[in-house]
Amino acid sequence: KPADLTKIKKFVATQKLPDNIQYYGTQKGKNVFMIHLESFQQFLIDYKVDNREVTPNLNKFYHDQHTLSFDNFYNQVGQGKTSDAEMMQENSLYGLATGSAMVKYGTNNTFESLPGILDQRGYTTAAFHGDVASFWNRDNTYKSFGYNYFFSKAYYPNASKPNFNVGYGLKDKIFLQDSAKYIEQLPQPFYAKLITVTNHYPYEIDKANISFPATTTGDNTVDGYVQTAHYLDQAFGELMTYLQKAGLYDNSVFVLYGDHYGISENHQPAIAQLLGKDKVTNYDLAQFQKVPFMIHGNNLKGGINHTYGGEIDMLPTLLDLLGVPDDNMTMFGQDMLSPKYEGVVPMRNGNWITPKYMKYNNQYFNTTNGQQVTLDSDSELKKIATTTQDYVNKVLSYSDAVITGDLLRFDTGRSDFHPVNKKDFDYKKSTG
Ligand code: GP9
Ligand code: MN
Repeated sequence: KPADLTKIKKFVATQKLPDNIQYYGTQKGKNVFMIHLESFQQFLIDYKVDNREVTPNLNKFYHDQHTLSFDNFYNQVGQGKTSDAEMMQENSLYGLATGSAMVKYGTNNTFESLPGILDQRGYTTAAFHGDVASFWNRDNTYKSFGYNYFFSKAYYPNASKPNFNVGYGLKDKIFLQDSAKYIEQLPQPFYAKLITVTNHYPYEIDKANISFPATTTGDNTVDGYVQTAHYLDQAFGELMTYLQKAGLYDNSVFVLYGDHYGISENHQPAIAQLLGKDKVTNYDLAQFQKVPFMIHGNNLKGGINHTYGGEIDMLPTLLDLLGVPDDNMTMFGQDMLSPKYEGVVPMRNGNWITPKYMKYNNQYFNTTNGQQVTLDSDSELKKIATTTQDYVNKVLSYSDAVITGDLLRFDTGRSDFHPVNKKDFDYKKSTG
């Protein structure tokens, strides 16, 4: 078994990329805010309904000169949905082919996760979420990831008030307000992850909080999506205003990401209407898997970056910005800012997207113009399809091997890796 890790680490070493000296370490020592935008798709950015922006605050943030915004960034989740996104974001390990890795392996496995890494470097680490602690096995998994604190629903007195919850938990505005009060008290530097939830299927919210027109596709599960997204945007805007007043804006780096689609492929007629098309192709559906990835720091050179990447790449990208050496880590993603980064994005089902070609729902397309191509019609595709597929199958199966074999427990003898002691953490809310 330790030999399995050796083999995998050898492969991982071959895909380590040189740092980008323009960015490396520029965010070192800052507080880190990780803001999980539930079910938030990239198409919402700058999207308008009745000539009104759905998400004015996020749009402003997206276009800020100090925000690095990626517009070809894909979600790569499988059945584990939110928990798969978290697995990738914290570890640069994929979710599993079936089920949720956090549920199956979160309790017992050894991980080298962002909270544990930052804890080692003097950070206070805390996760915030307005749902019950046990959802997706977070209460156990976060200990394995090394979170010092996990503020779940029990920590929010407002959660017991009538009309303060919707769907999976505390409404985002209240959740973020109450979380900010806790965050202000954390010793700095801190790493704070905020997992929003109001913008979640079935996209319903009480009348008093609706301040945006629904779309009119006639598909009931789709038309409220922009309304809850608008609510999330307002909640985000309020949080930013609050943090600016609290003096926590300039000494922090903000990372925002969408975890997965909000509108599933079962709603193709409605998707076509939202995109202003007669009919959607598999190419359009692939575009629809894009989610936001934004990084903001007051000294960061921002702009819209067209690099192709996905959630697996978030951690290596962030670690380089924070100036954290990661050469010995077992990560399957790559630093999207590296000058050598190429951008092969594996989907959990074995499909893939590259800047030139993509394989989606088992059809091939030219990524730049959406033309459908086949192995016979396109000799360049034919050349790269096999090697790309081999690479995709390899990273997925190696990542699976790391998780199902709990291989990181063998990664001992490294002076730069100190596995967390899960017993150091207790997230139970004590009274008094
Ligand atoms: C619930 C939440 C939702 O706690 O994070 O998870 P999802 O259904 O999106 O996977
Ligand atoms: Mn989710």
